[in-house]
Amino acid sequence: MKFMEPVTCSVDVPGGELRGASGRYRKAIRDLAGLYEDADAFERAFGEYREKPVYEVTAFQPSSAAGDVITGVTRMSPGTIGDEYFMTRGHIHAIADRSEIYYGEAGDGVMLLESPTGETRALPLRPRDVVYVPPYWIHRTVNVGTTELVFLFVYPADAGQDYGIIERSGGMRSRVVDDGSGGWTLRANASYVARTPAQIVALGIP
Ligand code: PAN
Ligand code: ZN
Repeated sequence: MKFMEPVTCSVDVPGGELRGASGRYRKAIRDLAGLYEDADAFERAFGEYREKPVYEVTAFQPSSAAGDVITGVTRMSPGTIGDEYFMTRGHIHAIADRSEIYYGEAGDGVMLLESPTGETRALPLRPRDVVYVPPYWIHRTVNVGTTELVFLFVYPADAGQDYGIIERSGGMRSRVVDDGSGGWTLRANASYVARTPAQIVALGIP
């Protein structure tokens, strides 16, 4: 057997990226249609700066083997659409029992989590916070601060992402919004449709 080569990558916190990453992608306003509640505010933002980067991911993926891990860094700009803070698309892992670790590097973030049966948790993601995303939890990060949010993540290389789970339920059950004084609060998502028992079983939940 030829063993894989050990590798050091390094987190560039001010640059918000993983140096030595094997891949990178960027999501701009134009890629995030349908995520935000305020359609008029989204249209205005889209008209003004459709190419404006909202978040960028750099990751080191040695392989996609079960047992291997993907390590990466996400950098997210501060901002809002209407009163809703900038956020990632969010997903459940395609192999839904795969868990993940997030580690805060810079900025003021919230990790919004939702179980298949609709329980919601919102956990702080600040520098040196380690957030454990358990198996089966849908997760998304939100920049509730006024500076860039930067965090590291590590997850099993065979996990994959299923973004459709959020689309199929009309979004996550809760939205992270400005509380009117620069902080954040959760607001119920009026478009949310609870998952059916069949949809929950299809996730492979024992
Ligand atoms: C992270 C996220 C990354 C971007 O690597 O994929 O922060 O968020 P979206 O994938 O929701 O756009 C992760 O959770 N990987 O599993
Ligand atoms: Zn994930």
